[in-house]
Amino acid sequence: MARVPLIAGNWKMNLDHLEATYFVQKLAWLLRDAHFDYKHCEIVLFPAFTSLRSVQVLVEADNLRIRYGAQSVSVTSQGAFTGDVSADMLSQLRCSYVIVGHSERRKYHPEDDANIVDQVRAVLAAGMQPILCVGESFEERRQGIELEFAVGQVHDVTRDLNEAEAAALIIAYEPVWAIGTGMVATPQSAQDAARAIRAHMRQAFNDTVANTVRILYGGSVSSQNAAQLIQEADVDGFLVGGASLEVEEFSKIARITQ
Ligand code: G2H
Repeated sequence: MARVPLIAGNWKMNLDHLEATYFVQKLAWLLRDAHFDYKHCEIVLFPAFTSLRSVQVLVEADNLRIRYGAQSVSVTSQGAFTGDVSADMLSQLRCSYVIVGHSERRKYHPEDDANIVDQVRAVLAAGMQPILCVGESFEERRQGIELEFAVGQVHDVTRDLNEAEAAALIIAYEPVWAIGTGMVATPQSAQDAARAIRAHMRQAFNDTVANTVRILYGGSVSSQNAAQLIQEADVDGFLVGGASLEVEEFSKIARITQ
């Protein structure tokens, strides 16, 4: 069965709860006016924690088909962890997805592979799906080891998962040098990485897992480059940062899947 493309907006630390609800309403109008077919493309927004409840209320009140999730999660379920938010708290807000291992979290917070594995497990245990981010820095690309590096990150996080857990993953290939720089990967290079990651999932698990897992590309995606990138066989959608903050631009990116 063909994989349903997924277009995700990672708002990072942008848009307060009023801006978030305005955005969601306007996106729903734009997509409705464009006769957007949600059966053939999933739309997911990742607001800041402070906006999740407002987004939930709006989505449920208006019966919208837009999904949402969190940008990070605690590895513990409760207790004296100031500033943390648990997977169960997110699941109670009916989050569908949680971004795990984004390079900005790996860089600015003490999130290593062990912590990322625990986040993946916490998200799965709470009935949500992790979007696992991997991708090389400019230095690894300069050395020509970008595929080994990204696949190695996937291996390190997934090696102890069972098949059902692995099949629930979404993987976002986000080369660090492309994040917020305007330097998007070429379609061929995004495809090479996505294909290598899928081949790894096939070898480490099986055909079903490899064919089920959606692999997104992230890093300076915009309405100018999305149409070409989505043509690639193993690119199943996008994790969009900067271009997801402007609702018309984000809706244009979503509509290239139709
Ligand atoms: C990569 C991406 C979103 P941007 O972080 O995850 O951000 O599209 O701004 O490069």
